Amino acid sequence: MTVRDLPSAPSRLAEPGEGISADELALAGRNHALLLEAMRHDVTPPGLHYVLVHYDVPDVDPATWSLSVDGEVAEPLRLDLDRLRSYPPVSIPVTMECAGNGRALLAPRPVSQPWLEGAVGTAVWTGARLADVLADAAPTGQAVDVVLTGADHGIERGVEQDYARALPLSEALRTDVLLAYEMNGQPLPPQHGFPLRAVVPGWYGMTSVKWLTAITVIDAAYEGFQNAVAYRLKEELEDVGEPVTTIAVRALMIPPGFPDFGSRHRIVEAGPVAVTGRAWSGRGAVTRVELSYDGGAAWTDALIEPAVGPYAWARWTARWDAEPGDHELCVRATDDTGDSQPVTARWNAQGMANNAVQRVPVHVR
Ligand SMILES: Nc1nc2c(c(=O)[nH]1)N[C@H]1C(S)=C(S)[C@@H](COP(=O)(O)O)O[C@H]1N2
Ligand SMILES: [Mo]
Repeated sequence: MTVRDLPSAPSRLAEPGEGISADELALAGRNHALLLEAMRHDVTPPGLHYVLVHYDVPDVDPATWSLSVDGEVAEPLRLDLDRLRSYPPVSIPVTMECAGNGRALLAPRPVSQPWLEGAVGTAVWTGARLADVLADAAPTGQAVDVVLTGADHGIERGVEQDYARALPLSEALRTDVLLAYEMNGQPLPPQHGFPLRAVVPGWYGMTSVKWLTAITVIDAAYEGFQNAVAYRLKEELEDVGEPVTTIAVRALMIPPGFPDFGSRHRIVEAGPVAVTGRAWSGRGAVTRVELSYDGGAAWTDALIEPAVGPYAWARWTARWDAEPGDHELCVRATDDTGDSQPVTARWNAQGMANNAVQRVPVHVR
């Protein structure tokens, strides 16, 4: 990791009362969230899946593009797309979520991509198993981590880099980790990693490296920026912290009724209201979804439908007898590890993995 003498925004917390800056707005305009009403679809239609791009979408020519597999392997490989398509194709529905989802709701707010709650989507990814490709490359006995490098280049907190993330070898060998060349049955769109990306089901999105160019097997724990600095749970920015890995349990509702344009507060007609949404966890099955119609004082169970896949969200539904007045709707989920969502956010300095319960103000008339 080299720190260069180039202009680069530091990591910082917003001052008390400091609004979203133009820099954050620029990030928010590039990196868009799922529209929550799109959760009505089991599989997110093209263009509605959230997008997170640290630098620029790189210009990759599929005719000359290839993937190298090297490092601590007996048989280094160079694979073009035809060769990758010759591996047995696997299709898996995966709910992917950005580790920074919920960041902008924290106080103080870590200044970065200012996600509210919609940094999530579900796609059916098709590709070769990373395990099949690694089997051909034959990792040596020294292999520890598998570094996935993308074609995109930038500078982040003074460190110039190609976007790269590593997975422990044991995770990389999971049979559901893909080198995906299709999203929802079509070639990957540019913003989602064309021509090839990794998909690591169950992990926050940062590990699913897009625009893949290199897979490098190394003999030690990877010390690159995105593993060692960026995706860590830290109390203080200077801390080493703990690595961010799998997706914590979360439920989101489709806000009921219709919105006010400016505030997006909801207007709902009195009477029975079908409230619905999705719940997921990267750590196990969702076992419980609860709704509150009074800001979290009382909770009632929602009905959970079968999940779209072992690593994809489940639809849930509830019936609310809406009485005139102002209400705050909340939803929270629990997974089969016993983990459930906190009512107040667990703060950390980089705004990672904030799965605090969603709150939706509703006016019933
Ligand atoms: N090469 C590369 N891969 C990347 C990123 C990136 O900026 N560059 N962003 C990561 C992050 S932080 C997330 S959350 C997911 C987002 O994937 P999506 O844009 O397809 O939803 O891609 C990951 N893979
Ligand atoms: Mo992310």
